[in-house]
Amino acid sequence: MSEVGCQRPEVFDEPKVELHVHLDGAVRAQTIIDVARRRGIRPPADTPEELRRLLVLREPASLTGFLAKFAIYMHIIAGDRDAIRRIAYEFVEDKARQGVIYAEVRYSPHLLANADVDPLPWDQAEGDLSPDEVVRLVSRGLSDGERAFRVKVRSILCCMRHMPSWSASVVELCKKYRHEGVVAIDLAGDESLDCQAYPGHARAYQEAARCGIRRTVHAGEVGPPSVVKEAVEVLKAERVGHGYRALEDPELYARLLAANMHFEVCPISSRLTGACAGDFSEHPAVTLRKDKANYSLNTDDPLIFDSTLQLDYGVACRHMGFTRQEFRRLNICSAASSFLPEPEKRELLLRLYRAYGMTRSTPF
Ligand code: FR5
Ligand code: ZN
Repeated sequence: MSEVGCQRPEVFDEPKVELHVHLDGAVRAQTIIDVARRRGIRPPADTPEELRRLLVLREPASLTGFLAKFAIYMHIIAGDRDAIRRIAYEFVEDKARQGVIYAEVRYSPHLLANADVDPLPWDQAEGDLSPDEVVRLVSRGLSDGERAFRVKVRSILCCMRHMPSWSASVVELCKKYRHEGVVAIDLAGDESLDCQAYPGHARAYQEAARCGIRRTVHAGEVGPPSVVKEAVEVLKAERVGHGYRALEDPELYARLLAANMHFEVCPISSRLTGACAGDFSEHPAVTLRKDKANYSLNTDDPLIFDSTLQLDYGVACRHMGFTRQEFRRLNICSAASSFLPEPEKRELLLRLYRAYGMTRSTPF
């Protein structure tokens, strides 16, 4: 790879930081099949290749099409203790293989549970696994993975826009498990459901801010700039998930740049969700780079989008003209915008500076 652009597919083999990836969108196909067989549930396919053919989105799809993919396997994973611990552990192994040294992984505890959830997700029969125990199991799987694969991983708990009644318990879980790897709260789901209509989210975010729980919000992926405005002004988001459509509002975009707001950019995801139509060379990431903005590159849902972090970097390299220097810069921005406590953040930054052969004062 040259500094003017990338020619080789192996792109960026230096240590990376990933801040936006969904655990439930990062499950291995083989694991879904194994768990289904163990539970005596008919697996959706007999081989991982076949299952991936069913699960992967190949063309920009509708939200219904996207949710239909989750419906193929979530009932197999949700409510199963071993499955939840295993997907968390395997997630860490997969990230280690992709050259990630620090990841923040997110999920909705309620969508992986099958008890104390109203209404029950995925039309699941009632069971005995609560959102609280889900968080304990994921945390255990992640920390086992951290030790086995020497990757640092923290987690973010998602509120869902259509379920404001869950948000109070999400923030309580963030508080309860803050010493077991949970660093932040997120709001995911359908952006057409704004928070004015659902005060549960704003109350939960206010409580998070009061208790020092860090905050990110999916906003401006497909929703208009007003959703980003609300995320920043009402929910006091410290990072935005995607945030692409903020660039349509020059005044808002200028304010976000001035505030050094972090954008969690997911290139391959943004094409398949239709968030960023057409040509990658016109992707908002190109503008963010030009403006020296604070942003990261992420996979979002690698199972559904058939991606790896290297593939997302490959797209940036081949179709957006990203250079190694920019990859280094954005990873340093990512580490600096991580939700780690200051001393651990400094340590992570030092690891990157060392790996990139930089001193802390090296200018970009
Ligand atoms: C969310 N999850 C996993 N991945 C995502 C994601 O949005 N990428 C989990 C939480 O970890 C929640 C899954 N989920 C359950 C109900 C539900 C939902 C409702 C909406 C959404 C996720 N997501 C969105 O509305 C995001 C916007 C393909 C993908 C799309 C799409 C169109 C096609 N994602 C969105 N749109 C409009
Ligand atoms: Zn996301």
